Amino acid sequence: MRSAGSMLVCFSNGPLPSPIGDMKMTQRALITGLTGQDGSYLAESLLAKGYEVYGLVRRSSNDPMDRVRHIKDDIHVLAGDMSDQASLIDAVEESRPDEVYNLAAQSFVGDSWREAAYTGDVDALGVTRLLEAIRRSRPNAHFYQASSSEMFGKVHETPQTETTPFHPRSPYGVAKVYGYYMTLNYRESFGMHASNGILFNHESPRRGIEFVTRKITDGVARIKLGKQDELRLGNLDAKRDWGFAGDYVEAMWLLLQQEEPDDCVIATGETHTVREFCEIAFGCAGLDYTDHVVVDQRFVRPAEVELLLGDPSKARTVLGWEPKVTFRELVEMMVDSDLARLSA
Ligand code: NAP
Ligand code: G4F
Repeated sequence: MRSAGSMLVCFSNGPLPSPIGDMKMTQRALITGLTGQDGSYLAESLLAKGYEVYGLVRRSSNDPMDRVRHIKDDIHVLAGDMSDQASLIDAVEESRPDEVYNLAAQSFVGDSWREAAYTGDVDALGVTRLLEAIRRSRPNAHFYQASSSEMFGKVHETPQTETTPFHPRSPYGVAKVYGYYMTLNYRESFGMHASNGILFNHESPRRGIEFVTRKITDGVARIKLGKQDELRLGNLDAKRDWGFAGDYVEAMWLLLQQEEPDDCVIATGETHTVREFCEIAFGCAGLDYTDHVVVDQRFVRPAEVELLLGDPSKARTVLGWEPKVTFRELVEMMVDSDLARLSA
């Protein structure tokens, strides 16, 4: 495990160490993508660990703070955008982080064909911009890159591990491969503590509504409450290794506590089809999915990632990480949350 951050950081802004015998300094973390699913869970977790948390938030005409409203007053919000170098330099200079978690991304695979260049700018070049900003003013900060199982794409082996070759199937996957290698490159070129978490799909009641799990649980709740009758989906045979986002942000933190930077797969080691997700989710509400789900070609992708199944052995042995929430518990949690939200 790594020791605490620099003295300068502690005495310029953090609380005084107390009691005297316990000289643990306040750690400062910068999270890009604070307002997203993972950003919100990670911020909660870091605050609970005593971190001073800074979050990068991009300009919006709407209030983007929905997922972090309950902790908003405990976080330093910094304006910035992954497509803008100066704003990232300012964010790093202002936050003087010990740890940087790069979670910001155009994260929806389905839109990445429609917005391929934009996805590359934010998800690929954005990583370089942030690494550059860190290299210039906080070169000793530990850096986490939100790499993705989408990089495995048309999988070369199953289960997928840290050594499985990449074969991305979408502009999103291609951009994430670039971000992965830039992270590795800054580690090898400049000795930076830059690590890739290769995370398989992780979900929660805070998941964006466009992703299939949340689309299903929201649909189940609407159908149960008589607000709609059918749910239109794409490929029901795709298989994913789905875990709970709250568990996965702990793995991000553990990765940055390691003495040496590294790359690590974070997954449950189980895979399920979209159809199975539907079956359980509709079942939770006493419904039969075959009465309501309609396959609609509009939601079928130009190139599909058919099967993702991660091997979390390294996470278990090196990080001491295990997922806590099971697949069934995850589905139930999401259905219950959508039912409660829509019944209110
Ligand atoms: P998410 O809910 O879509 O959150 C993405 C975050 O990025 C949001 O805060 C969003 O801000 C921000 N963002 C988007 N474009 C930006 C820009 N140009 N500049 C600054 N911020 C920007 O995604 P997530 O599920 O939390 O995922 C977090 C990260 O992990 C992403 O990089 C994703 O690609 C990666 N990942 C996710 C999974 C998964 O299963 N969830 C698996 C592997 C990897 P707004 O709120 O303003 O939109
Ligand atoms: O929920 P999805 O949109 O997630 P996808 O494409 O696996 O990507 C997510 O996980 C990645 C990690 O592997 C992340 F990097 C990425 O940021 C994101 O969080 O789709 C899951 C599967 C796909 O095979 C898709 O074709 O569900 C299938 N699907 C079937 N019908 C659908 C639908 N997906 C969506 N979004 N909407 C549908 O109607």
